[in-house]
Amino acid sequence: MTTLTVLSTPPAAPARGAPLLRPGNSNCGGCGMSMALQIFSRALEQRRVQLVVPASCAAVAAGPFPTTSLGAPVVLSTFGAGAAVATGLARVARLNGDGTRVVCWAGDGGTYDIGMASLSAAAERDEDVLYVCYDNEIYGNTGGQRSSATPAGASTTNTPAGKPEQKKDMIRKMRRALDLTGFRFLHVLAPCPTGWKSEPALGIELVRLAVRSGLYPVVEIVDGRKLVINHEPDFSKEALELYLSLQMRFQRSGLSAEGLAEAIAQSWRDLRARSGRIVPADRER
Ligand SMILES: Cc1ncc(C[n+]2csc(CCOP(=O)(O)OP(=O)(O)O)c2C)c(N)n1
Ligand code: SF4
Ligand SMILES: [Mg+2]
Repeated sequence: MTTLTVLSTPPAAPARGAPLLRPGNSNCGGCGMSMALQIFSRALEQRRVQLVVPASCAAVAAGPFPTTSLGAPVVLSTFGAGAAVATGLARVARLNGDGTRVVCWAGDGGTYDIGMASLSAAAERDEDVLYVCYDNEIYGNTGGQRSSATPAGASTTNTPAGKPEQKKDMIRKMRRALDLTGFRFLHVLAPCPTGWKSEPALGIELVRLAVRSGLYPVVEIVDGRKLVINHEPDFSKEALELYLSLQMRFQRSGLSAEGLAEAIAQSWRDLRARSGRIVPADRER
């Protein structure tokens, strides 16, 4: 059993200076999660931050005590308890009144699957936590098994012929999210060259293709009610074909752009209905 020692008066997180992800970390080259940490570092500027990282590649990146690759105080939590641990730290930060922002930095497995209960409970209590899910669509740290965030048709180590089920449906603005209070959830598509069997240098391009094709909607939900579509994709079939062909994980199942088109169109019909926007049907394919 893992025990967590909670200090009654934990030291305030120091003012920031170091990058959030230091050189020499253990992440693979081209890791999307590394890029997300670098971008997050810029959004943070000098804000004090404490990280909670459940079991994942990010937890391994933190490194063995007393060294760490993460440039902020970190609590590594059990796989399922990220949001609950972040809740405790956020409440102590509020009692101390030192302005420290608490960020739970979790993988899709630690979010969509095992961490869902503590995530849901923290959101329901409106805890003052920024929860970031870097979604590489697999259990990267343990060899690349499917998670419920893995898209249908992707080969993983335990769905070699391609996952039969669709990606679970969950829904930018990092600086804005940091300065809001209450529970905030940020979903980041994080290419994993090792698991996606893609070129390490193509991570950003893959994300652009996923957004352009409509596969990855960029939306914002405010106060759980108002849905804003931040970016209107061109639903490019070429972008979708390129997105699929640049990753070996979709080769074996034979997933095609044509085969995905109706699922994408349906998810956009649903989004538009929730956003209250009427968009001509010829925008959808
Ligand atoms: C209860 C429990 N089950 C299984 C594990 C083994 N485990 C460690 S990390 C991990 C996968 C995490 O996947 P994800 O959250 O997507 O992060 P990624 O590894 O992809 O960065 C698993 C299964 C664990 N640490 N605890
Ligand atoms: S396995 Fe994937 S997510 Fe994990 S460090 Fe490597 S590239 Fe990043
Ligand atoms: Mg993952």
